[in-house]
Formats: sequence, structure tokens, C-alpha cells
Amino acid sequence: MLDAARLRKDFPILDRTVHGKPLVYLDSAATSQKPKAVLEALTRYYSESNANIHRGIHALSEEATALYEGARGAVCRFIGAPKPATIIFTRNTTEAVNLVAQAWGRRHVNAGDEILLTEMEHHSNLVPWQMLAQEKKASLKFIPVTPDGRLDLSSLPQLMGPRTRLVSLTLASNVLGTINPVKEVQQAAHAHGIPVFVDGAQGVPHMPVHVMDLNCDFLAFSAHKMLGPTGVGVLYAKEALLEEMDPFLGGGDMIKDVWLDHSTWNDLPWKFEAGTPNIGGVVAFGAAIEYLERIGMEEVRRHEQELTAYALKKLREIDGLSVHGPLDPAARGGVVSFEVKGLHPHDLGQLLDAEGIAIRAGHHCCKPLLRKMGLMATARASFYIYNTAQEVDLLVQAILKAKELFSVVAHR
Ligand code: C6P
Repeated sequence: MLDAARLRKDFPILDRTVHGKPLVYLDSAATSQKPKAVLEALTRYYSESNANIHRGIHALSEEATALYEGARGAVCRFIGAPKPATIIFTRNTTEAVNLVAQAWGRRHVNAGDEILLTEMEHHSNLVPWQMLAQEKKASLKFIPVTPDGRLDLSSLPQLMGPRTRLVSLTLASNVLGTINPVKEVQQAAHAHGIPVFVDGAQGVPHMPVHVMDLNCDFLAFSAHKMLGPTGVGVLYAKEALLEEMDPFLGGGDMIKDVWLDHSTWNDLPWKFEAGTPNIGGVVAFGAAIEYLERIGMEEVRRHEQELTAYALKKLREIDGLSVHGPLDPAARGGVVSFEVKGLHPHDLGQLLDAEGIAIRAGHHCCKPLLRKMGLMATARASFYIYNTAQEVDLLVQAILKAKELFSVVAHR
């Protein structure tokens, strides 16, 4: 069983205070904290093995290459991919989406074609498709979101047609917390021969995700949301798709041979990794994966579901507080967006910060969804393996204190 109190000792940052109060970090959907094993892997890499990869014939370069490719193997195992060649390292989820929009989309999407998204997509899984659609004179369609924050799949048969070239959707919403029925969408799309892109930024860090089971064609996620460093992302794709795609960026390492007027491309996965990558970051990401594997992703999910159930119950007891998204903890991840009547989310965020509690307030890079909900911003608490029920209690106390303060100000 996951013991959050014990795990917390692995995270040095959780010992610090903020404004004189112990830090309560409830913003892991934005970025997670890093355990000592990851920090040490990063320092060890730079103090013992630092060199450029795939280039040198010296010992350090070989060591660095083995560490970098070892991390690729760890990612491959973690998501149950068929082989390491299907794992491309990018800078983040955003870059992985752009890679597919450019390298796959430019070849397969033409004038009059359609790309099917959902109304709850993060800007990262919306703007790159808008750019592609504008360039190609294609159009975007959207699976609607119901008032309780779920995808309305009843509209799928009408939304998927002969011009649909791709379906792209998030596994879990970073605003509503909703875990989407991706497999159901995948089965419907594949029945029409349409490939499926899954934005796993809020899914892969929090639950078991196996690409062979999900049978998605593309999956993207970010290391920094799953205990790893910033500056590392992953694109998984089916090998046949990667083989027929053109490179995204040109430069060193992605070529097989170069002449003055043309070049040929390297094998997978290096065809998509131009220039010197974030070697140290990837190596440390490997340590993050091993850390999560030691806990077990089933346990991660179970812990977050329990904590979310507790948070939903406690938060909803607060007078004037309403939670966005499904109220069933089994239908959602550890992201809880809420609204407190009479308190602007930014004011609430500042008042909580004064208590040492870090939440996020804003549009969470989902402006179209917020607009549909009739909101400018929400307050959002998000949980991970190191969060505890006591921290939920501290959040609740701080919200009550903020409410009291504001009612005094309002009645002055
Ligand atoms: N959401 C949040 O606070 P990057 O920035 O590329 O690592 O991840 C982008 C991204 C893509 N999809 C989803 C569903 C996401 O939630 C995010 C990142 C953060 O909600 C930062 S805006």
C-alpha cells in the first residue's frame, strides 16, 4: 500500500516552509515535485558520465549513450510499448503534439478534411491542430462536454465521417479531472480506419497506461508531471506511422547521410531527435520511472482516488463551494477545480498561498472549455503520491479562513 507519509521523506522540497508555514503542495497537475532518486540521478550523470551521445568513441560518450538509451527502454517498459524505437524524446507534451501535427498532419490532412477533438482539450492539443487546419484548409470538430464534465459520446457517429483524418483527445482533463473513455473512442475511430492521438499529460503520471491495451496510434506525455525534470517529453507512436512520417526538425543526429543538396534520414527513433537532446534530463526521467514502478501505478491510482474522494466530500461541505466535473471519484483523477461564491479564484489562490498552500488559479490553458462553463478562471487543487488527507484538511481550513476574511471585508 502506498504510504504517502513515508514517501514524503523522499522529497526534500516538501520540508520547506512558505511564508513561515509548512508547504502544502497541491499543484502537481502543473508540475510534480522530484524525489531524491531523481535529483541524485541528475547530479550523478553530470558529475560522473556527462558527454554528448551517439557521437564519441570515448568511454564517457558510450556511458552517456547507454544511460540515455536505457531511459528510453524504461519508458518503453512503463507504457508497455512494443519496442524502444517507438519512443521519441521531445521537450514536453506540447512538442510531441506539434511533431505529429507537422510530420504526420502535413502529409495526411488536406483541404476539406476534418480533425476531431474534444471541447475539453488543453491549448497544447488544440492550437497545433488549428495551425495545421488553417494551413491545409481543413476543419476542426469537437466532441461536446456535458454539464457534469464528461464527453458526450452520443454525438460520435455524427462527428466521425469519411473526411475525418484523426481523433485527438485527452486521457484526463486538467480542469475537470474527468478520465475519458479513450478506449471506447479508439474503437469507434478504428472502426472507421481513423487513427487516434491520446494526450496523456494528465493520465500517464497517475494511472496504469499500456499502449497495446489502449491501442492508440499516438500517445504524448511530459516527464515533469511524473517526478522527472522539466524539458523532457515523450511521443509514443505505432512504428509503421513513424516510419512513413517525415522528420519534424532537421539537424545533427537525425540524418543517415548528408550531401550539399539533400540528406537521408536516420533510423527510428533518432529520425525525430534532431540536435543534442536533454541527456541529463532523460537520464533522470529514467530514475523517475523506476521510482513510480517501485510504488506501482495501480497503487498511485488507488491513493489518488481515495484522496480525491475525501477532498470532494470535505470541499463540498463548505457552504458556497461548488466543484466542477464529475462527482464520482472513480470517474476522475486527482484534479479538483472549484469555485467559492463571492471569492475570485485569484484572490483565493493568494490567500491560500499566505497559508503555505500552493494551488493553481486561472484558465489552466483551457480557455475554450472555461468559456463554455461561463467562467474566466477556476481554483484548482491537484494531488499526487506525496499528498495526504491532513493536507486536504489544511486546504479546507484555509478556504474557510479566506471566506471569513472576505465576508468581513465585504461587510465593511
Ligand atoms: N497542463 C496545467 O497546469 P507541457 O506544458 O507540454 O508539459 O504539457 C501541456 C499539457 C498538455 N495536456 C494537458 C492535458 C495538460 O494538462 C498540459 C499541461 C498544466 O494544467 C500546465 S498549463
